[in-house]
Amino acid sequence: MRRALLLTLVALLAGGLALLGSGTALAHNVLISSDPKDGQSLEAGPAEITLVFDQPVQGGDKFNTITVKGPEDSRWEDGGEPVIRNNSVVFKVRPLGPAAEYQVGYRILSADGHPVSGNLKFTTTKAGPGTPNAATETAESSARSSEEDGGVPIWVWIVGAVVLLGGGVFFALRGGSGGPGESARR
Ligand SMILES: [Cu+2]
Repeated sequence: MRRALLLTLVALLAGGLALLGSGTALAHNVLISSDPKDGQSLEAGPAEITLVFDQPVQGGDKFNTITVKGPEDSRWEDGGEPVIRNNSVVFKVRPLGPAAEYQVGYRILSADGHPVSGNLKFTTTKAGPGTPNAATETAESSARSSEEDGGVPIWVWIVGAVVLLGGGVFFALRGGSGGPGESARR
C-alpha cells in the first residue's frame, strides 16, 4: 500500500516536470524564416534584416536588439529601434562595406516575456560603399564593462556568506574538541 503511494507520487512528479519542460519550450518564440536567409549569398548588402517568428514579438525600448559583424569585428547594425509587425521584427542595417561574410546576432522579446536569441549569417559578393558604425572599436570593451558592473548577482554574495558562516561554525566546533590539525596527526 505504501509502495503504491510512493510510486504514484513519483509518477506525478515526473509528469509535472515533463509538463513544465514542454510548456516552456512551446511558449518561446521560434524563428521560422528570415530575410536574408541563413547562409544566403547576396550581391549587395540588405538595407534591413527581417526575422519572422511563430508568435508575436513584444515591443519596448532596447528589448529587441541585433548586431551585424563583418570582417575584423567591424559592426554594421543601424543601432535604432526595430519595427515590429506582429510576428516579425525588422532591423535596419547600414550600407555594407567589403564583400565578405556577415554574422547577425539577434535577441528578441518572446510573446511569453522571455528573451530569445540566435544568429544567422549571409555573404555579400560585391563590395558596398558603407563604413562600419562607431560601435566597431568600443563594442568589445563596453560589453566587458557592463558585465563587470552588474555581473555578480546578489545570491552569489548570500551563498558566499552562508558558506563562510557555516565554515566558521564548523571550525569553532572542531576547535572545541582539540582542533583540526592535532586530531588529524594522531
Ligand atoms: Cu519562455
